[in-house]
Amino acid sequence: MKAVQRLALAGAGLILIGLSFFFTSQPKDSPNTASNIYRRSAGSVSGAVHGAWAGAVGLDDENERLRAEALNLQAHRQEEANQALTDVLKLLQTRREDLQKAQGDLLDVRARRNKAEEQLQVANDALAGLRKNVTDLHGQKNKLAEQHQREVKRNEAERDAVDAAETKKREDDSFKKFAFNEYQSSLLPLDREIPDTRVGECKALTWDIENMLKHSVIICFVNEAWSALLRTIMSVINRTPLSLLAEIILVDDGSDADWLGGAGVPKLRQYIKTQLPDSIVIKVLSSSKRLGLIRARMFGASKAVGPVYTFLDSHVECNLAWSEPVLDIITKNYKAVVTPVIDTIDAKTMNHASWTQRVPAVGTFSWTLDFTWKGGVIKDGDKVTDPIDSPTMAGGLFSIHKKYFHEIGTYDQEMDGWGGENLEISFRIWQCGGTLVTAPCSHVGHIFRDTHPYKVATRNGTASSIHETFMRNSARLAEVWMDDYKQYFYQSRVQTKMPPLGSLTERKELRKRLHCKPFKWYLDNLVPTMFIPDKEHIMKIGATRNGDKQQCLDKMGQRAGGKAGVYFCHGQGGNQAFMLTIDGEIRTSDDLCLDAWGTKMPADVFLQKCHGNKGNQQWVYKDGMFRQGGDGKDAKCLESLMVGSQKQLKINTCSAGNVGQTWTWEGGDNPPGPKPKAPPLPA
Ligand SMILES: [Mn+2]
Repeated sequence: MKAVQRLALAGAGLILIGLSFFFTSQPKDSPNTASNIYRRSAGSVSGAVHGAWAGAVGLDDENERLRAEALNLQAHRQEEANQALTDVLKLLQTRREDLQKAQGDLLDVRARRNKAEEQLQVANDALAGLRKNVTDLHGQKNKLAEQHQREVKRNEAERDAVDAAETKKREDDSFKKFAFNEYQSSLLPLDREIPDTRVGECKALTWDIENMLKHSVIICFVNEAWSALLRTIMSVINRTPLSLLAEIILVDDGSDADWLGGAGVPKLRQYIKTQLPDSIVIKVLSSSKRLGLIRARMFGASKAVGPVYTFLDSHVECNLAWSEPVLDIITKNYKAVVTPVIDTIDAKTMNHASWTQRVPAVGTFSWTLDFTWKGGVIKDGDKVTDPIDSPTMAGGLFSIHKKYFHEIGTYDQEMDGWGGENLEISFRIWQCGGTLVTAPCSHVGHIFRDTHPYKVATRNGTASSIHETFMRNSARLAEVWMDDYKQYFYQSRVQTKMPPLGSLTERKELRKRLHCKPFKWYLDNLVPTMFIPDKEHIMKIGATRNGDKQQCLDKMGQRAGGKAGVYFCHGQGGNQAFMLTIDGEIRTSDDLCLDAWGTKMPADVFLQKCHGNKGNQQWVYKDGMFRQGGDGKDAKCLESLMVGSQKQLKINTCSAGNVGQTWTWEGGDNPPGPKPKAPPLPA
């Protein structure tokens, strides 16, 4: 019942009460009641006509009847009044109950308000606590900054105290021990500022951090230099938003170096405990036995709680906003595997490359199954900030969704130590329906070293040569993923004695189970311009022996830009393995071509990236001579020429009958060419 209606009823009731009161409370002798009027009139009538009408009319009876009627009426009125009163009382009761309920509600509201006030107080206290923490953190940061300053001063003092000769000695020792200038590195602050190497478009991007997946950063190391390792950790802490960093996992793969405190790296653990902020979870996992990179990473991943794994080398420096672009891609597509742009930290000066290409380089490979770089290509309609397809990855730095990592079969855990695993996972990702991309806005500096300073672990735990491990791992991946194209790997490594490969069954089954595409699909779609050393492209293959019978054409271990030479024929392939292509290129398995352009004869011969445009890389092989520039007088010929006490490779004016200008292919034609030496497979 609505309040208004209740009020109206109550009003009506009150009127009824008033009326009934009026009727019932009149004194008996009042002149206005019906019975008194009757009595009075009856009295006066009776006085006048009593004698005449007495007995005939029966006045007393009438009087009685009227009185009874009046009494009835009165009783009826009384009942009505009582009923009205009852109704009103009932209504009042209801109103009282409503009121009580309202009062109860009010009490509730008050209680809730009190509770809310208490909660507010708690929140305020927490806020005060947080503010204090922030102050503390600022304090800590200031402390760190002071520490940093002291460190800088001490380092400067140390540098000043050391003379040039001593500096050189220390640097040389560093290179011997770590293959980079650890001495210089140790003189630089661990949390140093580094140049922002991103393109402007990247700096302008904003990221939806709240809806991104977190990552666990997994860093495997063996006896890593203190400064390089700590600088890696510091750069992750300082340049990763806390909300994106599930944890840092350090996998100590059997270190025993004294600067880490020996086995179990107690010095490192102590430093982390006392010097690094508690707000970041840093797990240190030590393996007493050498696991090798693959198994060390698996070990780290097994302890990771984040939905994304980010694997990092232990000698890197993450740049500004390095994780956001990577996690953005993986959050949107869990089958995307992402690498950052890897900037160069100079191994001698420790400087970051101050200039990087606007479009980053991406990974590819040569038939020797060496990893190589090539220019990245922005797809039509894409921006410079969009992910770029990368045929392969270098292997040291990448992020992958935990679910996807397991879905595509983690790593080939029968592989040993280090090497080849990066191409294996790259081919597998692409052939089995994933994507491998480089995030152009994510930059991580990496100390590139010329040599690998550590021994590698093999399956039975004994150190083996890096070369042998690399060959074994490469052959495993060739067998599983490259179909018939594996022959070009064996062809390029024809002299390599392959160690036993172990069982391939599991990996081949994995390929079947995942319905992975053939290697030809990979070649056609990811590296369509790659040179394929098949019958259609090659005329000759093998070693090229000079007319002096002793010297062979030799790469001399050079990279692009280096000088090619001649060396005693050793019959081991390697640096002496060349191909003569139908386009007249003299090329190596790692895509270098003999290139010469000198005008003053004799001139040097260089190894350059094959460009496929003929010109200085085109040689006509005729009558046992390699001729450049046609048949005329201007033609130049490859010559093994004595310079001082040494034979050197030159181009010189062609002269028939000069044995130094004649060459024979030891490998013969292709086909038949050298038979690929298949590795021993398990029985
Ligand atoms: Mn590295």
